Amino acid sequence: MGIRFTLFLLLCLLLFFSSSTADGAPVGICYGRVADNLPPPATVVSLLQSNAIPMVRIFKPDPEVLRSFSGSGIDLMVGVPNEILPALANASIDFCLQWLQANIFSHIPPTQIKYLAVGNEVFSKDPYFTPFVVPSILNFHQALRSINLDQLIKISTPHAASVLSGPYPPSNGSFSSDIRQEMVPLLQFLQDTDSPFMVNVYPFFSYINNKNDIELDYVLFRTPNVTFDDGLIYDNLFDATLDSFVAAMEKEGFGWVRLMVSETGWPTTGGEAAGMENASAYNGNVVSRALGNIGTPRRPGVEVEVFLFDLFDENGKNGDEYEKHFGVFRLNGDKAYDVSFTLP
Ligand SMILES: *[C@@H]1O[C@H](CO)[C@@H](O)[C@H](O)[C@H]1NC(C)=O
Ligand SMILES: *[C@@H]1O[C@H](CO)[C@@H](O)[C@H](O)[C@H]1NC(C)=O
Ligand SMILES: *[C@@H]1O[C@H](CO)[C@@H](O)[C@H](O)[C@H]1NC(C)=O
Ligand SMILES: CC(=O)N[C@H]1CO[C@H](CO)[C@@H](O)[C@@H]1O
Repeated sequence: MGIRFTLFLLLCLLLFFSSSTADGAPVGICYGRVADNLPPPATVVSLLQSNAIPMVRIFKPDPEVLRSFSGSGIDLMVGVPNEILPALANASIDFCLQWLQANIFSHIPPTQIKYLAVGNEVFSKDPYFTPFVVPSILNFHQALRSINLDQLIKISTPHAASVLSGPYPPSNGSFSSDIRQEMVPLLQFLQDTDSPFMVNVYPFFSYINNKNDIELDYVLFRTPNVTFDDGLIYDNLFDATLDSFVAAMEKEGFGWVRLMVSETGWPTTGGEAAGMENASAYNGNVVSRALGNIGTPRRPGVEVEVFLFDLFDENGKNGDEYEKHFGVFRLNGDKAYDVSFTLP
């Protein structure tokens, strides 16, 4: 076979594989580490690679974890802890650049960092830090721009659903008045820099807190024919929740900022509605909808990247028992229940 023909075949194969895999939104997983029994980070990297999981979210820049991911081919969302935002908000661009270099880029190439998550659920759950979020984000953006990495690494901050005052019905979605003053400049930044609005969504909690009003089937994507009509038709709570955020952004004049699910999941034990079957149904549907670019009724066919929560159970988590049991994988690397990170 001539070399030209071989090259031609290779090119066809490449085109075939890139067009058959690049369509859907990538699905990643959160690597929470509030536990004293987790496998070493190098083992975790192999586990993610063997399951073809392309992205991982870590909640703080741990040097050993970053070094283990270096060269793995896995992209990262790296969290900047809430507690250090005051120091960063008031610092110089140079200081923020040094912080990035010392805490992240000295352990892993910047090309593997896809997102910086500056704080987590600050606006509604940790309000002391609210005034420091946008100034920290702007500082990091200037710092990344000074070394030409601002296009590569997108900056945002994940929100809890409690930033919405009226999440229901979805068309009534609006941001709480007490955080609007901070939310509007954040949305402006996200729009200007083509960065995602990050949301942590847990239909599980909505369900267990409103069992009389919400059907389990509606939460587990099992009601194609039982729908909720809000002008648009909803057949699951996940879409309804995402569209409440979209409606809230539209009300502020930022209707096309893209949405990302920075956390979602379902526990396997520890209380009502927790269980393998329910977790498998919920996460399985969330993943297949992301990979299939289904979008939501307000944004049909629009890509929504998703990070499932959580890689492993975290035995050091506080609160209700089920908080410890969101793990998709067991400590030995087996899946706790059936869920795939690639389309069949
Ligand atoms: C819409 O949201 C507001 C709060 O933002 C709430 O007072 C109102 O009851 C909601 N409307 C409906 C129809 O639920
Ligand atoms: C649900 O709707 C589809 C088409 O809209 C129909 O084919 C199917 O029989 C319905 N299923 C039930 C259980 O009503
Ligand atoms: C799913 O949730 C329902 C409602 O709480 C519960 O009755 C059922 O046992 C759960 N099943 C599993 C196996 O996940
Ligand atoms: C000492 C100082 O500069 N404090 C500022 C830190 O940042 C917050 C939020 O931007 C300001 O409100 C403080 O004045």
